[in-house]
Amino acid sequence: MGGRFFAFRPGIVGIWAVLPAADAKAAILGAPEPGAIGFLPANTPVQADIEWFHNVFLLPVVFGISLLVLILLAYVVFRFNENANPTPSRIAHNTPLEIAWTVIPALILVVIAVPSFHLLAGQLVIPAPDVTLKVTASQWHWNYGYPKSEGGFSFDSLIKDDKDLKPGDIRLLSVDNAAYVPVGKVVEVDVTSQDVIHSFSVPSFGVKIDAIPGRLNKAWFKAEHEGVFHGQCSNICGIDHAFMPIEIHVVSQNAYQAWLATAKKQFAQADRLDFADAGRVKP
Ligand SMILES: [Cu+2]
Repeated sequence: MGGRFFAFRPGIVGIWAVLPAADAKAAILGAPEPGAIGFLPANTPVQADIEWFHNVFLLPVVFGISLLVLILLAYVVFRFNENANPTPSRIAHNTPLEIAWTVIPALILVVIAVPSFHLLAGQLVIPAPDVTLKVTASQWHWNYGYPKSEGGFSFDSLIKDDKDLKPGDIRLLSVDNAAYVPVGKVVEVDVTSQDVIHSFSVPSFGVKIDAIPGRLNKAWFKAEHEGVFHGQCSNICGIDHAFMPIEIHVVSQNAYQAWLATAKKQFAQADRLDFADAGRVKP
């Protein structure tokens, strides 16, 4: 699939070019900024395509239809008001017109469906993974599990209290234990829940998938740049729904191996999820 679903796409990832390479490792890229509008910078081909689909494809359709309706309304208001048109027409039906205003919107929807289905396939047809990350949602935190090939451990990731925030942390988005993944590798994300329905969502990666108890949903991403990327639970899951942020560090292969080595020791005792039990999480 090559990670490119559309033939034409402008340089959405241009923002990466302005970042100094040396700082990229520590840069927080996948997080909202005050006053900003639009998508977070895309860090995967899928998210770049989502942004293209929205900005280049859907927005012109939306503006075009809005403009057409505005012009028609204005025409009716000025051309057919009581002064300009004292004797109104009594025509109630016009078959060709009715066919046209049914068929044309239907055709617009069909045209939109083509890139839309491409995107869905891009998100859900998972390439052969280099790393598998198991994500288990709970009220109200995430648990990240790494398979035996990566050391076989899992750990909880909880929001940082305001009093624990350090310089560089982001209130409501920074966590105590972030998940690490290598840059440029296909990461399969196996998502489930052990209580209610949550949703694992990382905007910069184009990943948003429900975490459902008793079911294993799969998503994937291939991060193109290093950095710190944030997301949030995106399904109302209870009183602390807003306080279960996601923090993923995309690092070089070497840094990832180094992190695996320390994390394996640090979280050895916390290995409460058996990978073989995917989708059948123990209480
Ligand atoms: Cu949740």
